[in-house]
Amino acid sequence: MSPSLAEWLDDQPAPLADVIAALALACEEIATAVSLGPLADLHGKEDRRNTHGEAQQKLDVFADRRIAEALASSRHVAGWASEEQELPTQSGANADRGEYLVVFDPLDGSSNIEANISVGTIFSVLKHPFRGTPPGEAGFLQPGRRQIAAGYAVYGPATVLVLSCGAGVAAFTLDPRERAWRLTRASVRVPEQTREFAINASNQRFWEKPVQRYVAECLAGEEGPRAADFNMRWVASMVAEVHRIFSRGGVFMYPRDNKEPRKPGRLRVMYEAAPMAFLVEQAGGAAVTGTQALLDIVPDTLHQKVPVILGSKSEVERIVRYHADPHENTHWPLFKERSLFVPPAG
Ligand code: FDP
Repeated sequence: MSPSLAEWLDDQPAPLADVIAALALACEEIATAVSLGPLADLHGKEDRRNTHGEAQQKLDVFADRRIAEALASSRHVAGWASEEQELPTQSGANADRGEYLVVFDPLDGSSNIEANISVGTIFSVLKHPFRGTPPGEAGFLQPGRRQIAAGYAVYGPATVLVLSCGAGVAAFTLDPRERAWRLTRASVRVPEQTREFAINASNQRFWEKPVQRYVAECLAGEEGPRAADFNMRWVASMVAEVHRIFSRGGVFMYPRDNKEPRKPGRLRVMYEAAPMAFLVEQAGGAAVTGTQALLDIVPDTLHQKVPVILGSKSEVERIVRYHADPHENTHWPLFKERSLFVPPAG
């Protein structure tokens, strides 16, 4: 039988293993609630909005509370920050002695809940830089490269936990019969050969030009400069999207756009971009804003947003080259101005 998560964690430092075990237990309970669908009485909206002004779903609130309770039970966690909460939480008596901080998005892709489409939980473990004092916001504002561990659980047809403690990526599948996570992929790698991309195409008119160019080239198919037909996917659930990339390769993009100029992108650095970038890099892929590695970003605030482009390395590198190309500052439309893409006559 394949090793359990508990056995796999034996190779990690005991305090880190304890934190991850607590997170995994919370994910297991969230998986049960998700799989019960409307029977759990957790469908529908709460009467309040989160710190981003988004209407909270009942499951968002349940997942947030469940993870907070799990983290409070670990004496190694000094505090945590949740996408659903404006401010970080200090963990009672552990705030002064815990060595880790945890950042999490309790239920990513929550607009999908009632449609019975995969959602997930994302988490990131950081060292508490000022151990011995209760953590404040400043302690959390670390670049993604300093993560000690990151992972996500995807609540799909199967519940899968994808995890990295900084030495590759492993995937565990929840066996509900024995209530245990079993190792099902010891070394997850992002497939290099890919002909898939994921982007919310309804935002096309707002995208930055290098992304316009990349997508136009993919859409041009065999007759275009890539000389290959591409496939497009959009689940509107980042966890499900990244999980597909870990199986089939591809690129996921929520790029910089001018829809809301004050917000460069939709996804949050700390809760979404940094942990996913850590996993993708650990699996041999790449993760950038377009001009900068996502893991190098030092967030100014807990809820800062960022453009995200991640997945198969050669495709991400191509998009970075397009960002560096001064011609991409010329205005659209691509097909009229770039000699490469003159459409066929007639
Ligand atoms: P959600 O708000 O439902 O949690 O912010 C995260 C996210 O979902 C991602 O999981 C997803 O990729 C994206 O937002 C969906 O955005 P669109 O609604 O623009 O498709």
